[in-house]
Amino acid sequence: MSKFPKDFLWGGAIAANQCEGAYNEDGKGLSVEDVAPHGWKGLPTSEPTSDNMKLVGIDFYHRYKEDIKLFAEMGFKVFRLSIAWSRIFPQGDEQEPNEKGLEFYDKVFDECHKYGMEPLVTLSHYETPLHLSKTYDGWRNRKMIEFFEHYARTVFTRYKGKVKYWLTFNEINSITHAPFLSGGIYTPKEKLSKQDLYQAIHHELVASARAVKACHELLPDAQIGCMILGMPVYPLTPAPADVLASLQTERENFFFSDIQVRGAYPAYAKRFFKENDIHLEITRQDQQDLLETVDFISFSYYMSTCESSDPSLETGEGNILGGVPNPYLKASEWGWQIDPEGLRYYLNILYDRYQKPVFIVENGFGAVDELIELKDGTKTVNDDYRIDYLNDHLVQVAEALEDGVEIMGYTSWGCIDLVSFTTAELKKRYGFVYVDRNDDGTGTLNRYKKKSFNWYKEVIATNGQNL
Ligand code: BGP
Repeated sequence: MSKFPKDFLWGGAIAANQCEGAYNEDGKGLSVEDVAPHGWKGLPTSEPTSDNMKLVGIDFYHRYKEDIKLFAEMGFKVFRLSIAWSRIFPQGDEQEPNEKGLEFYDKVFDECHKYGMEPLVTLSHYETPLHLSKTYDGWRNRKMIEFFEHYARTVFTRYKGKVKYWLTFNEINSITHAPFLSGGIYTPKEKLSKQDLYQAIHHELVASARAVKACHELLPDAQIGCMILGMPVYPLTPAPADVLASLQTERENFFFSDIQVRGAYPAYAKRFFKENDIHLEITRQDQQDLLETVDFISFSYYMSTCESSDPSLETGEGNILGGVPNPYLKASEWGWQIDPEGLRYYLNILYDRYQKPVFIVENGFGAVDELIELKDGTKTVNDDYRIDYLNDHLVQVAEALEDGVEIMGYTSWGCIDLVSFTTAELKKRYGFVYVDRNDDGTGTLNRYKKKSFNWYKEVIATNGQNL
């Protein structure tokens, strides 16, 4: 008997900016990604530059039919993707949407439904229109709430009946680490005060709640969730000071979902704001808006981290959110520590904390893949390392189900190779499908099935019984 429920939503995930390309086609405006060629810590360039791999991506904009067909062949029940806000509102602050942009996603969703696949749509996956970033300094400006709500209402109305599952902001907690790419904040991170950062976060949280409200009003049959960069934080030692340090870091991450799920600022925020001299402007209406909470919690999971009370141990290397390396874990080539049991632990923590359904919307193994040619002329990648990683994580998902956690589904990240977020390169690959494109811009863009393609197909077909 499979431990996975019959209606478990198996699938894969991508994001517009990392796949679509066609960065200036059919009326699309520029987004922050189009001027950030050197990874998530890079400074924006004044114009899009030809070494920005995202301008072409994997050309999903023109090849979505072929790609969705491959996902259908693996048996996907759900396909997570994002809408590029600047395709719909090229500047972000106009009233009238760009019809061509809306049409594109109509076609994509229709294609999914052709195969019985439900789209799971992120409204904003690091794709703030550049104009909003430059003119309003992104989420620092309260006006962003209206612009986002208008965008959300526009797409909810347009795709009524086509999209049942929505997410507001991808990894909303990453704004503290990447204020430009995640929050459209043009002011350089070094010059951004905590006061301004947390006011921006407040605006984004209110905007998220307004989108949730709009979704509930306009699409009563749909469900909308929050999305956080998930990461269990372990104390490096049992020393009480380390335990408290890990609690502190854990709260920095849960701060966002605590508000999105519970509808109000958590008690611990008070001390944090006081000690950091943060005084937020929160209106009565904001408080009212925040009460509209999400239907489920989604998150990405790649790694865990450790925390210590000794700041000199904090290398910040590898793990996205910093922290101290865990001596018991191995790491990927990029220093991301591999921790399948951490996923079971985290699923339990989330469910204990919120008692709402959870959805793993990103998990995967970034690696350098080698495309080889078989005797019969077909090309493939023997990515056993990826199969092992995913298998080990899914075994822990099954354990968490046994623990009683209500898990809606699992969408593996980068189900087709795409441009990496943190490195802005294509050589860090995640897909079940290899895309022939290299970081020097060469390659045919042809798609090839990796060994993991058939493995995942089997996982879905057996509802996880072969794990
Ligand atoms: C998450 C992002 C994704 C994705 C993934 C893997 O943080 O939501 O956009 O890219 O991480 O990261 P990377 O591409 O840097 O390996």
